[in-house]
This record gives sequence, C-alpha cells and structure tokens, in this order.
Amino acid sequence: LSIIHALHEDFRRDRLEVWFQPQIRADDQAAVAMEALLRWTGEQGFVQPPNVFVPLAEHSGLIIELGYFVLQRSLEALSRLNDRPGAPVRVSVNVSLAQFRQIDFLQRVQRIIAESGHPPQAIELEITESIAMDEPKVVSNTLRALRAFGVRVAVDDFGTGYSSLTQLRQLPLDAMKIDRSFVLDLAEPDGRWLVESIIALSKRLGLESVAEGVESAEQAAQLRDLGCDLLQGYHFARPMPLSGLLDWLDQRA
Ligand code: G
Ligand code: G
Ligand code: MN
Ligand code: NA
Repeated sequence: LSIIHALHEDFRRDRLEVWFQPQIRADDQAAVAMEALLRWTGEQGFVQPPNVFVPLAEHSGLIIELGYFVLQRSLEALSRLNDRPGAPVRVSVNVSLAQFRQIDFLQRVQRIIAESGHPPQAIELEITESIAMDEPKVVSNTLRALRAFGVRVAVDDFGTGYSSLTQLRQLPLDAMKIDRSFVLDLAEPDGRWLVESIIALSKRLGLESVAEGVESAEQAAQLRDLGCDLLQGYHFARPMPLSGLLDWLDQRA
C-alpha cells in the first residue's frame, strides 16, 4: 500500500523515467524501432522493478495517466532522434486494459500525437492479450479507429494469455510480439517447432512478427532463418535511458 503511495508521489514530482529498447530488423540489423519501458529510478538505482509497480499501478488506476506520460515521453524521444541516420523511427508503447477502456482513450491518443507533430505511423500501441480478449465489438472498433488514424497495433506477449485464435483473427492488428518464453526454448526441437508455427501463423494473419527476449547470436540467427521480422532483446541492447540510446547509436554508426 505504501509502495503505490510513493509511486504517486514520485510521478507527481517527475521522478519516473521512460527507457527505450531497440528493435532490430532481422534482415539487415537496422534499429528501426524501439519499445518504451517505464522505470522508477531513485538516487540509489531502481526503487521498484516494473513487474512490481506496474501491476500496483494497474490496480490503483494510476496506470492510465502513466500510459499517457509514456506516450508523451516517447514522442519527445523521437524528436531527439530526428534525422539521425540509423536511429529508430517508431516507438512501441504498452497499453493496459484500464487505459484502453477509458471512454476518451482514442481521443487522447490522437490529441497527444497530433500535438507532437509526429506522424501517427511513428507510434505502435502494444495491447495485452487481456485487451485483445475484452468485449470484441468495442475492442475492434477502437483498434480500427486507431489504425485509420495511422497508429500501428501489436499484440504483446503472444501465446502466454488466454487469447482465442478466433478472436485474434478478427482483430485489426499490425504485429505480433512473440513472448520471450518461446524464444528461450528455441534450442529444444519442440521449442523451435513452436516458434516456427507462431511465425507461420503471424504470416498467415498478415502480421509482422517481433521476437522478444533475444539473448544470443544463435537465437537471432535462428529467428531470422524462421522468417521473424524484428528482434528485441539483451543480445542487441538492454532498455536504456535516451542518453544511453544515443551513445549506443553512436557506437553502432
Ligand atoms: O521492462 P520490464 O521487462 O522490466 O517490464 C516488466 C513488465 O512491466 C512488462 O510486463 C512490461 O510490459 C510492463 N511495463 C513496462 N513499462 C510499461 C508501461 O509503460 N506501461 C505498461 N502498461 N506496462 C509496462
Ligand atoms: O511485457 P513486455 O513484453 O512489455 O515486457 C518486456 C520486458 O522484457 C521488459 O521488462 C524488458 O526489460 C524485458 N526484456 C527485454 N529484453 C529481454 C531479454 O533479452 N531477456 C529478458 N530476460 N528480458 C528482456
Ligand atoms: Mn511490451
Ligand atoms: Na512482451
């Protein structure tokens, strides 16, 4: 209970940060996109990890304002990266169910992006399987409107939740993020077969595939050979503050 109170306080005092993790195109290793990830850092380092405070923020409703904060910071980061050769041109922002269910969700997303001056195509929203499986008509309509505006939509952590393939097939989506638990099992024959099937499924659905948790060159090569489009993980880069991302890009150039 006191954790959520402290989180509120630190958000109010502008002590939360948005970090970025590159997403690498498997074909040519270009860092074409990045995922925005919330971090709660203090003078002594991390106050709490996101797998602790994000669920608390979801429970208390603070995640709604945090979600817009992350979107705003992501667009600001794109401005800093503008015109830099080799820099990501798109940011993936996580959306939680409570935020998605807000009546003005679509309008706020549109307004924040419009005010930033960036094209909507520069933003991808990562929806959880719990959003994908929420009230089908409402979800489809919202996703359709977002995509008509130009924002991309990805389903996050695919395969770990309760999504039905029937419903997934009917959702207007652009990309599928393959959960890192599947990437971890790539070395096993059964694991490789499963990832192969998920990539084939995403191709049949016309979706771009993004593998998460890529930690080795072997995994990266296997995923590329299986036709995975984008790779994200510690093998390429950890989530970093914007300053760290700028250094990382300098070293790659
Ligand atoms: O970044 P990390 O792997 O530590 O994140 C742990 C969990 O917190 C993941 O499930 C991730 O999706 C979630 N998370 C991180 N940043 C955000 C955010 O900005 N919004 C939401 N809704 N979840 C986030
Ligand atoms: O739930 P979501 O997919 O949004 O969360 C992404 C989480 O995965 C972040 O917390 C991020 O820090 C973490 N992550 C990113 N790359 C790797 C990786 O290569 N290995 C592991 N174990 N975690 C990773
Ligand atoms: Mn994500
Ligand atoms: Na994920």
